[in-house]
Amino acid sequence: MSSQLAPYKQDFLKSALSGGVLKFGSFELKSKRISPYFFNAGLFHTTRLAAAIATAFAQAVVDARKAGLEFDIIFGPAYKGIPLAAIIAVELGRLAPETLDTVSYSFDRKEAKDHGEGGNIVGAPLKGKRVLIVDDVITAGTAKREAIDKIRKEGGIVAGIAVAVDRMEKLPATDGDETKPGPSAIGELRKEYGIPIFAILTLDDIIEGMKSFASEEDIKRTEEYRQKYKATD
Ligand code: OMP
Repeated sequence: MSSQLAPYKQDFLKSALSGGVLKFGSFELKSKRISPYFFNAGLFHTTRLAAAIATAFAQAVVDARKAGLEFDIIFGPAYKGIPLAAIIAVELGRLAPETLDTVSYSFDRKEAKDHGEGGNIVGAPLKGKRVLIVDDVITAGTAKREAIDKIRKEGGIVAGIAVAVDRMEKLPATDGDETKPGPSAIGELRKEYGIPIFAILTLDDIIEGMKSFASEEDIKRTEEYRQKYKATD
């Protein structure tokens, strides 16, 4: 596996492969692009794999904190972000008890509950708090925008976004012409909201890592995909 990647990123890539979370083949994305690879974070469901993703996220968050990120709450958008928020919070308390054992987590419901405690946020109330969004993958950033809107409506302050995989893709062309260069979802979100956005692995990292485990055919198809859809920033 690539020696360029930080050891925790290499471990994460190995776990994603061994758990069948990162797969190669032909997959239709939410954007309708046909991708030669897919990252399915729902498959991190064994104790060992859950620990692997929690550890990698927590390490990436601790690194981002060293670079100035400050937050009070980890927020996982429904559905795949929910277990992530919980396990990352536990791991942060373990990894950095002196600074991060007072961090809370919360998540949203897809539909508001109209009885009992009501509302559509479960866990820590967001009002006046700095909130770090954690999620599986970023492609076009649509789900991240929805999460930002929800947090702001609750009076929270979005502090940053952490994802497992940044696919580094340009935004889908509004006129359908996918041959034109374009900016990334992450770049646009950074510009618009002025927040840090970071990933455990980018597509560049995956391609670099693939050289030591994937078939030539999969590497070629993934490189071609990157060439076609990689953002300009
Ligand atoms: P946005 O970039 O915010 O629209 O989110 C992309 C979403 O696409 C992710 O939250 C996933 O639900 C899904 N997805 C994956 O899970 N893995 C992939 O490799 C690619 C996608 C995708 O459809 O783009």
